[in-house]
Amino acid sequence: MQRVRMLAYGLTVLVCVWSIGSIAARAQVKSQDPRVSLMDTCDPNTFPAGLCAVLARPGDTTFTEFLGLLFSPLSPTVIGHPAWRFEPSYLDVRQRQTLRVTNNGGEGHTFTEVAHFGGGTVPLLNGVNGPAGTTPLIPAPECPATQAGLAVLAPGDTVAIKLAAGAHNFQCCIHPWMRAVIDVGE
Ligand SMILES: [Cu+2]
Repeated sequence: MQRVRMLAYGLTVLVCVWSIGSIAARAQVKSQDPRVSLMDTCDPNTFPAGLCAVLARPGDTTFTEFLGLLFSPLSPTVIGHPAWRFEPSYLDVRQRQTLRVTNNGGEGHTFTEVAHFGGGTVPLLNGVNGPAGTTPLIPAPECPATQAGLAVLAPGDTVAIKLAAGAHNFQCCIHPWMRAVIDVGE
């Protein structure tokens, strides 16, 4: 009887150790998945109401600073604030891997695959009505014609993406200077 109890106890311990081990193994696989972060540093106090969520650590780029970097006198088209970015902007992954894309910014963004990088859905952010002489970006056809059609990733959202082999271009259809190339090898 004593032996049976010892055996049961031993088995319980073994099962516990095994399940902890398998949880750790699964967590490890997840942490090895390639990730892209959609980032911005919008200041919720100065951005138009509803555009910039208040994060645990809110950004400090004011709306005036954001607009100030939309154009440069040295460029005929939109430049865009560099804090609005995909991080990293180039990633080499294997085909069997799952890409995890998370919006870590305060604003909504899209992670839209395009054949060619171009403008997005918001005319102002494409350079329409920019300084005299501005040539607006031509919208990428993959970006919807209206903002209602945008596949927005809200702050904190994550999507998992599987990609075929080859180079894939992604851009934000709101802030078209947010770009990344995901290079998928066999
Ligand atoms: Cu964006």
